[in-house]
Amino acid sequence: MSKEASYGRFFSSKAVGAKASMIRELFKALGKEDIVFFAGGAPAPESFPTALVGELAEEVIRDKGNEALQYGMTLGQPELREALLEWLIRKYGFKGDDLDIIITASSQQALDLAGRVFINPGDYIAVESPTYLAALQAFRYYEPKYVMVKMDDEGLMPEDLELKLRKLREKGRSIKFLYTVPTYQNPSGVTMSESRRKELLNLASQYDFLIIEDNPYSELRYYGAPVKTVKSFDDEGRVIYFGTLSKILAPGLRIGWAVGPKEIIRKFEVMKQSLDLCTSPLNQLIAWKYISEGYLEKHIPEIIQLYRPRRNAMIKALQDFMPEGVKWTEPKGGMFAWVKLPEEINTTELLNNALSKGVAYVPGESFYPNRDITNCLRLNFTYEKEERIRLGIQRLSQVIEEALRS
Ligand code: PMP
Ligand code: G9A
Repeated sequence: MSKEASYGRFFSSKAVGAKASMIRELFKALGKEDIVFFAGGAPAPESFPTALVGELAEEVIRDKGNEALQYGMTLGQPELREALLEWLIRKYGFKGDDLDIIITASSQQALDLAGRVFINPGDYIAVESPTYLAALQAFRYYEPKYVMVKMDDEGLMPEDLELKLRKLREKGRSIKFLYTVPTYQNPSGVTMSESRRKELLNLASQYDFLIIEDNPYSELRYYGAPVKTVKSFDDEGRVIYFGTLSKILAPGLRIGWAVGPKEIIRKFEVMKQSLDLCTSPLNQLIAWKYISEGYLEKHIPEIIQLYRPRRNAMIKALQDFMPEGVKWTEPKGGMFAWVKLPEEINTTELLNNALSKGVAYVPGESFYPNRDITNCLRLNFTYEKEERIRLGIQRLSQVIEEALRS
């Protein structure tokens, strides 16, 4: 084929319509000395227990080499599933005899599986406004329609959801599920209050839908009391819970899980078979040792010690440098702060200028399905050290100030 030939005619219409993730594209700026990186949800490399993971990997190969290097079951390695379920029941009070767990190639795969298992083209699903960009990217493939639920500083607003559910009901429609990141949300950093968690479950019961609780961040708690999961209040088996080791051990392992009623997890299992047969048994067994030998519990406070000053440095720098009219959230945990600029500023258009001045962020519009809110941006505060965070916010403030002047 000639060099100029386009391969477009071979692509499926879904591939033609697919959009690249802004986060994945911006990852190309990661590790560049001249750019302060606030863009991805990347853990600090200093947080990785590299030597220990090396030792555990050696032990796994020595003691369980045949298991580690063989195909595994699609549901996951039994040792890891058992250790994780025990941890989740003890720590988060999950209840019910009908619980099962499947290990996934991190929670991104669980998001895709949720799309496969639940969404027919044209089905309604509800999401927070804003919501996690890569969840939208995963669901988009299955062609849902969205119900956008408003948020305030206590998380999603049940009265807004109810209003929209009622309107749908009048049309004879309903939602299949609501997707939420209720604790230290990506992207906003906001946490849903306990009373709203219960209201949400009541609505799920009343309007008959499922809830997907995606919870990568609750262990990264810098201030306040531990937050109870939505799943811990779930008496009817309506919540499917996603977790991951990405933010509390290492994303490179690609280990996550989905917990829910047995019938649903069985569907996840069948739909995962064609995706990858199984998640890497070697990585699962390393993770199993890490958890069952108590390293995870010891490591989490160390990560918090590393991240809390970074979070504080970002908030302080925002207070010191941001021009009048700019607002931001002050998250008690997680990895992100959400910044709202005056309406006239488009943060996608501003990005090139910011990159050229040495600072990267994620423009807010990708966190809304119809990309109609253009004056927000997301900042990650866990990857860079305190001095660089201050420098980066100073640079960003100057870029915004300039835009406001012109
Ligand atoms: N869900 C949310 C809310 C996230 O923030 C992330 C990572 N940024 C993921 C899922 C996916 O992470 P992973 O696939 O590494 O578990
Ligand atoms: O896409 C990734 O690398 C994971 C990070 C997600 C995020 O920045 O929210």
